[in-house]
Amino acid sequence: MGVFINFVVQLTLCRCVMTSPLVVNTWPFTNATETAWQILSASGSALDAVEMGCTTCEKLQCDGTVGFGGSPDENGETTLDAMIMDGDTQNVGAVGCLRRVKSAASVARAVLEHTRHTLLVGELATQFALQLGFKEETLETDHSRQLHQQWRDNNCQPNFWMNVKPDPAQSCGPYSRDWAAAAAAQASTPSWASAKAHDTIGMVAIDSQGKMAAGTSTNGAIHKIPGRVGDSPVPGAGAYVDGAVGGAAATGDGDVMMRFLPSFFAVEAMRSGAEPAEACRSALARIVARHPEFVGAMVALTKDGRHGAACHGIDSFPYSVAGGGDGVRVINVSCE
Ligand code: SD4
Repeated sequence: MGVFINFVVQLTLCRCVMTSPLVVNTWPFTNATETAWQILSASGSALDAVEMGCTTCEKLQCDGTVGFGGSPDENGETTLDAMIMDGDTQNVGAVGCLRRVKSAASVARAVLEHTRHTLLVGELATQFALQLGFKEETLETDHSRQLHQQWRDNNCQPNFWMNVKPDPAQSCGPYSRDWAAAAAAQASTPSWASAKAHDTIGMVAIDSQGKMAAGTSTNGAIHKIPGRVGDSPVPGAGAYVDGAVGGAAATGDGDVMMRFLPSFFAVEAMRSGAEPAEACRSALARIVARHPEFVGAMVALTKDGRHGAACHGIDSFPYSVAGGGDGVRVINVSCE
């Protein structure tokens, strides 16, 4: 009997160790995973882990597509989108098109902690951040200035305009509306897929108390039209988490993704019993049915620590995991 009880206790303990804490994030941004893991393994909260994991990527300018100095818009300015979602309360804090403040994930956390709002945008999000003591500094670097100059020198190609004159496939703006082009259903100019414009960090974590959080941070799409906000700060699009089920995060063509709320979709699929990879595949399939050329990927994590990913329009998608005593690992998923 004693042996049996001991066995049950062991099994219970083993289940705890296997399921919590754990963190997954998009792409092989292992420094971010490591930061989050350090927090989680010291009994820190999932919210702190996600905030600081994303902050690490902002500081390291992961792949040039997170943080300052990347993806200049048509005016050469880098602006940031970020979100943080609490899986326990399902409260969200987010910023879109944040200007001149580097730590977008922490400003998103401040929206979560210090306001009853969900999403603040643009110059006024900057004023909010400054009021709370965040530092104002340029997000431009030599690299972002060079990217912008090259784009200008290349007649502003690629860009995100359509049905305007002069022909956006050949000329820079300013543009005006061209109804004739719209009537002729002219192909729009190449945008996301042809531009080097991907690699947002999206992260989902479970802490030692079994609480979950999710978050994102990105500088969006390169050469975007000023004012553009992508999917990353939109709950259900860039990320979503329900601590009773699990969480998901997305990366890719945000202009398309945010119309389909793929992270919400994946969490709901897991609620209905789908495994994480299958949930991601179903969410992406819904997008691909309308947009066969879609490029993007997703990662998902259940509340008991099962994780998986799916992708479309690229060959494979690496995501990072830490938990269960294995250190940080990168798992590569083939896209279907
Ligand atoms: C956006 N979804 O702003 C982001 C970009 C991205 O991988 O994820 N790239 O559209």
